[in-house]
Amino acid sequence: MASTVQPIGNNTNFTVYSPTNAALGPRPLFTQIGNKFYFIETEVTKNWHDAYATCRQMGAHLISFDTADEWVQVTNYLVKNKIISDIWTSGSELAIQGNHVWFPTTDPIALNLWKPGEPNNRDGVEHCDVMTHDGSVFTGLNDVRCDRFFKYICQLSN
Ligand SMILES: [Ca+2]
Repeated sequence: MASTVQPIGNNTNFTVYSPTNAALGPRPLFTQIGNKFYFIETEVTKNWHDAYATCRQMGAHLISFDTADEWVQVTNYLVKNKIISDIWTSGSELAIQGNHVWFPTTDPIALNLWKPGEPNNRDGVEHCDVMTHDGSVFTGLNDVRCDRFFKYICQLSN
């Protein structure tokens, strides 16, 4: 899907307009970090499914990490902007338990981004993946209950 984006500079906020449905008006602000564009929800918390649906309504998806560089760039941006919180990613094992994948690609979470000891599927009910932190830096991915409420990041499809 082609989308018209008009960056006005690195790491600055800008507005993405829908090229296919002008009636929708300006989309939420997406921020360029590296070579991707993200909507970072810093106030409203949602459960994983609701966060996923919200990203879809923006024409985006919950964030996935394809490279270690992306993890570094995004987490550096978050720390620099004092956004240090558990944050939903698109990762889950909802399709096949024990097999954490990114949505919607179903690519396995192959990078070693897990916080040490995770994913642990504690009590057998942790199936959705957040970026987690120690209060000052992000420490990796953690599987948690999908019905918990967290902030989230949407990523525009390439
Ligand atoms: Ca866990």
